[in-house]
Amino acid sequence: MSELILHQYAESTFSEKVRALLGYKNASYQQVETTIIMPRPHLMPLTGGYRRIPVMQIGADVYCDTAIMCRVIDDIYPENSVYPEAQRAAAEGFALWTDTFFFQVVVGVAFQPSALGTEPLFKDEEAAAAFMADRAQLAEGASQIGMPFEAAEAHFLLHLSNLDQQLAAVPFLFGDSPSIADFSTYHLVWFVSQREVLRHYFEPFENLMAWYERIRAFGHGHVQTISGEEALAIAAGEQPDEIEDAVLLGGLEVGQLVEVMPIDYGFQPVAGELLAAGIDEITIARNDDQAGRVVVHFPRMGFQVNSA
Ligand SMILES: N[C@@H](CCC(=O)N[C@@H](CS)C(=O)NCC(=O)O)C(=O)O
Repeated sequence: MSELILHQYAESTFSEKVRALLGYKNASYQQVETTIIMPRPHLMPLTGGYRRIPVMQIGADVYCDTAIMCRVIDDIYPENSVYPEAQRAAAEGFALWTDTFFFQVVVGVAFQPSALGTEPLFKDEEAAAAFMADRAQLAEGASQIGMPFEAAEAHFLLHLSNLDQQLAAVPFLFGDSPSIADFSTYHLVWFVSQREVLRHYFEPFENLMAWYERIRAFGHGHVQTISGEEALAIAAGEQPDEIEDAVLLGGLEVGQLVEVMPIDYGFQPVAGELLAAGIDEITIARNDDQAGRVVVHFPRMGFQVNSA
């Protein structure tokens, strides 16, 4: 099997979720350092327009959204699965709530005015303006990505307090070993604690901090950095995996031209030929001048499929 390639940037919180899981699995992989804002000329030929970060690539197969990336990583490294059988719905539901609702809370807290002034990016007026314009494009048409600060702070402290109480009783959120809920929670704690001026939020929560250090200690696995050009050449040189016994739900047909995009933000549709639309995954094929034939995978949860 081809090596796993993670397209990410150091400051990206959802990338940290995947990096930490790869660390827990003691995985070897390659990474491409993308830019913090668009354009991403070596990534768009792979995704066909999906612009959120991270993106995972295995040969000519491309995975959008960390929900599907984590499932694929867990399948490749099934030992110590992070999807505990007896708690699967609860752990996945917790992870989804954390990556959506609690993410909005965290954005509201992390980008509060007092923290922005201390960010190197926001000290450079031109870079700050470019960042804001880029994120406005990401948010176009979306109801909200970040919660207003006052509401966000109250929600943030409440959840930290609940987590801290729970983690007084168990080493990880769903018991003795980490589940997907831990990785979703971890990356958002990481995101806020990257900002020194915001670290005071965590001081009262010793159990939470001890848990955070347990996950941080997993590291990021064994990483080799490659360029965007190299990743593109890898896709062009390989064939995507065949899909056997395609499942199609919701009146869709194999071969139909469709557009797939998130339901929350980042409404940049990816057009392609539908290969499968099962209970937990949507898969389309695209042909690209630079990448060749690529198959793009999305999770069902959080995405919409429309006829092109
Ligand atoms: N639900 C998505 C969320 C991804 C996301 O929002 N990523 C942020 C970076 S951490 C992003 O794409 N921001 C805009 C950008 O980097 O261009 C996932 O789990 O992958």
